[in-house]
Amino acid sequence: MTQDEPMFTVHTSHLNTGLRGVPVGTCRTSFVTPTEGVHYCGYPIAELAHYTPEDIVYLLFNKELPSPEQSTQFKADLAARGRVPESVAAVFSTLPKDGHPMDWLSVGIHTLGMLETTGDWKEDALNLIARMPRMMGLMFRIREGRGDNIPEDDLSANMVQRFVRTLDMAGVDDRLMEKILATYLVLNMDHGGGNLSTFTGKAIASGHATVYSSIAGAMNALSGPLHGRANQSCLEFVLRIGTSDPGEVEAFVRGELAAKRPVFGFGHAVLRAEDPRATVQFALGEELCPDDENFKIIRTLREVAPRVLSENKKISNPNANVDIASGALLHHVGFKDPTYYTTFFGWARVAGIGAQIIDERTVMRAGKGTPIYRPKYIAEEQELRHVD
Ligand code: NMX
Ligand code: MLT
Repeated sequence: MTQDEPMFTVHTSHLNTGLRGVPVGTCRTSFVTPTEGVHYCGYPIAELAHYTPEDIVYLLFNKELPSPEQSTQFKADLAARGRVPESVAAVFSTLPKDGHPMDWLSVGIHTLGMLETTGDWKEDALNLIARMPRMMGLMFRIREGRGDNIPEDDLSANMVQRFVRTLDMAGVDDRLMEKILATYLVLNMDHGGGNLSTFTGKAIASGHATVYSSIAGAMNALSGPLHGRANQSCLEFVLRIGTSDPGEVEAFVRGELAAKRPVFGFGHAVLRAEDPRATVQFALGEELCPDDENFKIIRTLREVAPRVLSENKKISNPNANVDIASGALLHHVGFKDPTYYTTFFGWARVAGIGAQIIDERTVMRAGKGTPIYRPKYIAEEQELRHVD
């Protein structure tokens, strides 16, 4: 393709469609195809699902999977950055306990930014990634009123273990929780350049706001129910269904559509097949908790909903998306309150959004960086007039 060859023709029908399909830039960390889903630096996501989160952060930042030595060194580098300042817990203890966990997460990231910004894009992004597990653990505990006797942060542990050990929940299987969380993080770290939260984070960074402000803004974008918060809504939906009987599940889905409510866990802006991230999580559920009541419900939903949704021709993709299975798995390992689920999505995305911000700020346009975002809007119903 030459510099002058048109890539895309904009028609009036493209206006007010949320930039759907309009090319706006390049992305070096991941791409999404309608049938194979997301690929990180060229690798299909299904082939990466069993890597550690640390190795996938390395991939997104360096565009290559690490060698065993690079992996060990990178884990040590993250551990050295992991310490969270005491005052983060103090700020959390002032927040409204019924505030949504995504708002707490955004405040937590902002707080770290106020305390620790260096101004170096890569340093700040890596520091934030390294501090997320402890900050997430503190956030869960303090919001739930368990702010006392928090175990020390063991920086020699991996990121998921640091979170699980900070949580220190009674009556759960830590190893199972770590497995589900590690896979969840890997699957959700990045999803192309144009998803709402990533786009928002890069747009904020294009005005040279800090990495922390940019990613806190991205978290706010992720908190909407049509985007990241769909994983919360999806489990709430499953709990409301309450049965894996196919006839009752079908009646429920039809009722939601008749009431003009979304059928959570289905559909996607780009994908046109079942999301491979859902396929991986279904396989994990079949292996780890096939008889879990919620898992049985989503197994039925996966059969029933695509058939019902495909009766409506305007729905471009009636298949399961990433959010269908994650809630059932998180619930099974002990996270019974779905309002926390999007914070796991946010934790994962900090890596992809951070890596994309670094690329846009320090690599694109031969290192000059992408200029401040400024798309064009066409005036509507605004005849020129003057005050008499
Ligand atoms: N349930 C009900 N209606 C749907 C669904 C669904 N699952 N999927 C699409 N539609 C509707 C959509 O609202 C739109 O209606 P209208 O023309 O009245 O605005 C129409 O079908 C065409 O939408 P699409 O072009 O197929 O999809 P779009 O790109 O606009 O939206 C989602 C994509 C993901 C927002 C949409 O499929 C949806 O609302 N799904 C349910 C919520 C969900 O599971 N979200 C998680 C997505 C993953 N993520 O992290 O972002
Ligand atoms: C996703 O993970 O599916 C996204 O963030 C949503 C998108 O790609 O638009």
